[in-house]
Amino acid sequence: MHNPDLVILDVNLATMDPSIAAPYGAIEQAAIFVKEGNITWLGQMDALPEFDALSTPVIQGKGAWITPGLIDCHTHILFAGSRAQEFEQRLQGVSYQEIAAQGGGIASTVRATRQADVEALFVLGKTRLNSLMKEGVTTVESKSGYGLDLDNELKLLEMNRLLDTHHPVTVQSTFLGAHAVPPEFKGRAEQYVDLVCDVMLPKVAQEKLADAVDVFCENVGFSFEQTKRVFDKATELGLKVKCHAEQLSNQHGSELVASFKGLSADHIEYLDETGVIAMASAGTVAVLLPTAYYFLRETQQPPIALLREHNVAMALASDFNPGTAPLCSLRLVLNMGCTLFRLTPEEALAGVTVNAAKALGLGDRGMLQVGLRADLAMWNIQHPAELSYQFGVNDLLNLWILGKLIQ
Ligand code: DI6
Ligand code: FE
Repeated sequence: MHNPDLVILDVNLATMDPSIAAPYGAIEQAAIFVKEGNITWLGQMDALPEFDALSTPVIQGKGAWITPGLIDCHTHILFAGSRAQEFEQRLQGVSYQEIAAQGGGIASTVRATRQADVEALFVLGKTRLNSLMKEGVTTVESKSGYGLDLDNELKLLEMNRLLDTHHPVTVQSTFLGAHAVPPEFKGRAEQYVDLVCDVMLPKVAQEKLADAVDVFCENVGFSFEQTKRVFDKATELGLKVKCHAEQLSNQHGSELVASFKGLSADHIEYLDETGVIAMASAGTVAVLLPTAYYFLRETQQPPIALLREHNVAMALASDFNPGTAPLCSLRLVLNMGCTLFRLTPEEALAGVTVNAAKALGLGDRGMLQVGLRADLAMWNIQHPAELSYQFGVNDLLNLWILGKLIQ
């Protein structure tokens, strides 16, 4: 006999499990059992196994839908300050590049973030995690990258670990020391890459502060060669890699990260078919970031048709950051993935569940499947497409993380 510690009856499950042939891997008129934080049974109500109904907490789902807890696999939630005035300038016609040349842009966020103390950063991080969690998010990737010196990068990565411990949401920590060349290294990008490779990465690896290493490979960021140096060192230290690639131009960062069997290539508006094929053969996930595309008023679309044709897994994420995506909502991202990139609502939901888990290298979540974590979001919707269709209505009924009721 099953001995669950939570039973949810009379629900529809969007399992997102590709081995279930129905759209969304759906099992309707279903139930789900949880024990010690994991899913121990799921299936149709008419196949419900016996359990001790007197001693087990039972939730009546009344026909609600359950999805896996949502996963935001690309964010920059740890920053201080605001770039609202830069937004005003940009609306008056000043370009992102001009603002950066005047000492604004990423450099202004780096100044504010270096000045912020640990308590202030904790509150900022917690507030942003709360905003995401209210929409059903249970796992968030969080990058460093606004410290850009050893102490401040370590401060951000330690904050990721602190938030992971003290917040119900899982926080995956990514080291993005190669986000921009800091002001004190202006004109000396190679020397800054030396610092990243020779000092920062060994320390980050030694203290186990990061789950992965990311680089902004771009004409306004780091070159292909510089990116490769960081990836070589990260790999040598046993860290997985991912890449901000092909956001503003084609630097072949996606091929590069695929050659390292990297987790993901992110943004990829300017990706070509050679890059798509490289990603397909390496199993590197395509992470699409429609809010940055929207906020920069980009017109170059990521190559969705080619990604589909070559069966590259597509994830969707918020990229929440103060410069190009000040939009802290994964539900908005679901909608924009469909309206701006023409994903189907099913592809969009896979992008924030099963494929987002893949982009983070997490095999224990992202689907409803026996043995996986009981990270469950229960929604007051008639059909899973509503999660991408509708925005701004609070339709989350309940959220469980590792089987524990959070809201
Ligand atoms: N790509 C982006 O869009 C952000 N970082 C990156 O690598 C921009 C970050 C910022 O402007 O603060
Ligand atoms: Fe980003």
